[in-house]
Amino acid sequence: PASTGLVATHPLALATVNSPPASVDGFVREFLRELNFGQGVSLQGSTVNDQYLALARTVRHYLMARWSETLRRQRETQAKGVAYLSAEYLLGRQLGNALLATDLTDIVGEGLAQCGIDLADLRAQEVEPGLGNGGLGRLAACFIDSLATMSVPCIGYGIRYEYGIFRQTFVEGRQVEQPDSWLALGAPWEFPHPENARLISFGGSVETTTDEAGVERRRWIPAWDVNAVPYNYMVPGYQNGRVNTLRLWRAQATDAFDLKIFNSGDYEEAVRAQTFAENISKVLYPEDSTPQGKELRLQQQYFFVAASIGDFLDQQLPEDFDLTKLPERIIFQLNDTHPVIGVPELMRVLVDERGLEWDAAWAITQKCFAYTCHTLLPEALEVWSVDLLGKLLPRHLEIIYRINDDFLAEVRERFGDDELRIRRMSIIAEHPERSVRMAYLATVAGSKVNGVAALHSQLLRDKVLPDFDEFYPGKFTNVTNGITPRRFLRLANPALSELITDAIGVGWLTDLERLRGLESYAEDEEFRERFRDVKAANKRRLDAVLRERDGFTVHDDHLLDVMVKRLHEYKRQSLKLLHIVTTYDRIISGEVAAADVTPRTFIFGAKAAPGYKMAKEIIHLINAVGSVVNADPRVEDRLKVIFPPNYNVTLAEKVIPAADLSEQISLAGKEASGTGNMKFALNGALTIGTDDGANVEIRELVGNDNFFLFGMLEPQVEELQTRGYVPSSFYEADAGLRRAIDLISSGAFSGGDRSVFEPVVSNLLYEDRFMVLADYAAYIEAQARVDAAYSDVEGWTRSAILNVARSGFFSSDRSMRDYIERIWGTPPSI
Ligand code: OAK
Repeated sequence: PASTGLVATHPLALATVNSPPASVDGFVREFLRELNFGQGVSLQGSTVNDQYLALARTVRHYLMARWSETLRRQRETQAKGVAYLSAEYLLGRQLGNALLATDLTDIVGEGLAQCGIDLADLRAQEVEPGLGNGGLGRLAACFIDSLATMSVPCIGYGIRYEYGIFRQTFVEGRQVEQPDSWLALGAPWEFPHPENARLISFGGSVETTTDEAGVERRRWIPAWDVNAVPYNYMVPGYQNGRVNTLRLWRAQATDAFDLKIFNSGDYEEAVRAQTFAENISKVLYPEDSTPQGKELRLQQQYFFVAASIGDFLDQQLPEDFDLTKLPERIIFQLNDTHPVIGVPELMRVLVDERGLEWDAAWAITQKCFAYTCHTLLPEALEVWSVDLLGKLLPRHLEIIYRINDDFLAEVRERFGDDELRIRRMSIIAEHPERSVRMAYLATVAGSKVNGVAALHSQLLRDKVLPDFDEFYPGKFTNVTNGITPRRFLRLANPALSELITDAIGVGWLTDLERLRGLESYAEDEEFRERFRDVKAANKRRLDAVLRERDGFTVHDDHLLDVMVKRLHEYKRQSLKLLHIVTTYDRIISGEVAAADVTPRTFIFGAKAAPGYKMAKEIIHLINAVGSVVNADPRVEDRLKVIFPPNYNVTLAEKVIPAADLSEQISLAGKEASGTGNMKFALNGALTIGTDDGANVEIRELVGNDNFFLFGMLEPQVEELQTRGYVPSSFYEADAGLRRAIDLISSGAFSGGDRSVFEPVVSNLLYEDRFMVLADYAAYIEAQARVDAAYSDVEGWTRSAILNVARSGFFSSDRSMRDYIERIWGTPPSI
């Protein structure tokens, strides 16, 4: 931004930003000033929300000088950076992380105590920004944390949804969605900059014009536009003086848009038009991995990507910047296909607006993008109908056609007129509807394409994009996902963090491989006891949270068996359910005495996409089984099924540290990576899991003895599919399975009404797309191994400690190093 030309003479005005003193007194002064002059209340007259808002703003003050300095340095050095383009950021609460980054937790705790305030109460007041669905959005949040901590220049770009992922409630066991009004009580972490709004255009037509040099050029004449207003968020590195930026865009109606209609005297229409424009950033689509091809979603995608690319080119580069050098300055990382419309957008800007020749522009574009794929499910691969895309973005469709023509010409050159291959590889699909395959566009345009775990990257090359792998040797690579240890170990599990530091000293939080130093402590009896004490304390902490939140209890002498993730058939929550029903059936049928059953509490956390019928039926069934099992005196309280509604990052931070057993039971070949699996292992839970996603790497690292593997391997799944899978044959062949399914269909969990869960039962018996019944027996057998292992208290603890010690690889810091090395080539700047 241009300097205002201020000439300051006051000594305080000479610093870029004046940091408040990092002392208890300094903090209290600053906090009360915010309370009095920011919130306009006295301490005595303040509400908890006033106090929370004042505290958040006060903590912000401590980050401000670092932010300003980071921005200044970036402008000065023009070092190569990353622009992470993601439609989702599932950030979680900000306060604790900001306190950790500034090392102010103790000072603030003490200062607030002097004001009669408990820091924990203020932390609990924060509503997390749930601007994501699940894995993909949370990964983006972990990555920007790591980049800031590693001092890598990065700007995250996304959408400031007014409503994030819906708040889940249960009514008679069924999911009911409520709007997520995360902004209602104030948004102290954001910095809106309406003066930097950008105009984003849509619709209209394309015409040919002749420029001054007599060259014919295509020109887009849009029909309507909307303002993109940037909201900046700080992304603090961990105690390293760096603060990167997350820039989320909000849609606002343009005056011009209103006025045209306004002047026609149609007031209602003017208001409707404004609402229409502002709808673009109104709400996050709650579908995880199942895009619906809705126009508003394409509007969202283009809206944030065009704003971001425009912002980068116009605001982050010097005015006389030579665009052929763009790849030396930036890489746009595409978080799945949601931002892929950025490819034709950059081409449009370079060719139509900046006057570059097509080939020069394409050479730049191909170096400036890289694409990460996060799925293997065919239904998750985004396509946009040509009709819709052409209507909303006519010039972009033309550009996509040209990219495809050039690309297919290259394919023909290499392989001749192999028409089937051409059809297979075309960015434009002809069937069942003419549409743009966004993953193909990303693959053609991207300098690199990566999957998110070793197995996933392999399957991506072999099964999803084999023709492209053959065509572009060296383009495909893997970067296994990671998680930030700052949030998911240090903040979520302070007790374990302290135990670790006591044992191996500081330093592990930014160099997680140092956890290896804990291996020898697995053999230390006293350490094992302390480790168990930590787990038990975390269970009690969870118990307190869930009691207050939902009225559930968690016994600290139960094995805590946890499955938390989006509800999706491929993730197989119904397999977990069959295990619970089988165990219950064995008790009530008298096959085993309740007293001989390992006491277990099963925790589920899962949101279903509102339109995903089967997922919602399964949620209902979990709640129904819970109600019956929990209340049955024959169970003698040895089994408890609890399903707290509205699982989110905040709850994850309490659940994961308390868990003993981590359920990662997707059908092999379906879960791209998983990241929850890493969080559990890092917090000392053992995994029961299939050979899928990053489970493969977790097992390799923690060792077979410390992981409960079960189920078909991916090639076996393929083979069974080819042979013809008949789920009912497994039902017929396995008495335990039959009893479990019969118990459900008997109405035992639906007050005798056999029709209620009929859709779930029928689906399992006659369709079972994800082979739950085929893996049932292996799963039950693996759970028996879990019971046996858990009865050996010392052995279990040893395994749990080894899980922690060997999970350092799953730090998102390591993921970022891999991206830098294999994809970005960004040197960390100082
Ligand atoms: C969401 C929308 C479209 C495609 C994929 C997703 C998604 O969330 N995928 C998930 O990404 C995570 C992060 O890479 C992985 O750990 C999950 O396995 C994957 O399902």
